[in-house]
Amino acid sequence: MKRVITFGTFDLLHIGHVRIIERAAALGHYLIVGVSSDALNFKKKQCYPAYSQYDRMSIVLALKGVDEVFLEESLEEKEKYIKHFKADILVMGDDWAGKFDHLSHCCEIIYLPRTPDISTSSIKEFLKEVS
Ligand code: C2G
Repeated sequence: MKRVITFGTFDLLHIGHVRIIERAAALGHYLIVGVSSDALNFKKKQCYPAYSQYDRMSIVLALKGVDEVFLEESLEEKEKYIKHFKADILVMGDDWAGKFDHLSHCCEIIYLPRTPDISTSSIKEFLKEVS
């Protein structure tokens, strides 16, 4: 039984998020998703996501193929999370290509192509323009 883990903010859930979850789920039998915390986002981007961490976790958990979600509280703790959840495969979009290769002693690392032309930032820009 292969266990897959992936991480993300998943704010303003869009088709790029759905596609990566679908493809991650198809690589194994059990999918665990680390949803980055509000505090982690603030540290990284100096702003909070539109949806709270608890709403983002509930939304991701409602997606077909997702078996378990948890709060990702630090970008530097991937090894700890991989070991804790006994993941065989780490999946990330290829905007992260190469960034997690140092974890290849813990599990297989797979970078999947990002879905083109959609991002949380582009949705925010669009909403600004139309409002
Ligand atoms: N993604 C994608 N296609 C898009 C947009 C996003 O495949 N058009 C993927 C990203 O590559 C990532 C996942 O969807 O693997 C979640 O994306 P974000 O919500 O933007 O998360 P991010 O801020 O990249 O993750 O440890 C990582 C952190 O949790 C932050």
